[in-house]
Amino acid sequence: MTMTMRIYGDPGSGSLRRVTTAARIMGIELERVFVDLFKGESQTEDFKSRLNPHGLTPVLEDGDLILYEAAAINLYLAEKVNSPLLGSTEKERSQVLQWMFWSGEQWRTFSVTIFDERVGKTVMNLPRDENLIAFAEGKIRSAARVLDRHLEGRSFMVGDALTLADLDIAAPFSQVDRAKFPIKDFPNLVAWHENLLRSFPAWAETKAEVDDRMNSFLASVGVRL
Ligand SMILES: N[C@@H](CCC(=O)N[C@@H](CS)C(=O)NCC(=O)O)C(=O)O
Repeated sequence: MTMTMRIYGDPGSGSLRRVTTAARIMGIELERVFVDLFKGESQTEDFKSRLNPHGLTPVLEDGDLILYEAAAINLYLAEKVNSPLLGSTEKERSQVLQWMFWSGEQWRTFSVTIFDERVGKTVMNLPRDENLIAFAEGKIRSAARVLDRHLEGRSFMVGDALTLADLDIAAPFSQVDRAKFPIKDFPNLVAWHENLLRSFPAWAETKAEVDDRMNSFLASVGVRL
């Protein structure tokens, strides 16, 4: 008998959303384990020693395998079922990896900085670092310009079907209204994301999950962004 794989995370997390969306699209069942990030549950000694020493989610548990980093988890799941989310030719698979690595280093990292400054610090009642926000916004804008050009006349980042590259690059849209990332001025990027929401019910369902969780948490602590 095979055990259902477990995924640890908080429904307010855009990183968890990348995994839960991909799993739904691939028809892979995951048992959800709720880790309340607003209560710091990923920062406990137990979490760090058992699941991820960095204190971050999502984390996948598959038997004796513990895996963190949403991109690595998605590649692992997709390999298991040889999913077209990996790309459908060798060339496409390499391009999918190219955009996934790029996304981690040059795209999501700056959106996380802006999220931490605008949302995290507001919740914690700490002063924002406006210079850091301006720096990260500059990085996001120049990356978004390249994405916008790439997406001209295309519906997907690679080839003509959804891949893990789309999910990784779409991640900042999970918090765009709360953190006000400067990505709404790029028409091809916005149209590509609208198409993902329309065409993939899993992406829309997990958006609702993130929004519900974030909005009710922010309301519970009396924060209006
Ligand atoms: N690069 C990681 C990012 C993981 C990450 O930043 N997770 C956040 C939620 S989106 C988290 O667990 N934060 C908990 C904390 O900082 O205590 C991935 O893609 O999985």
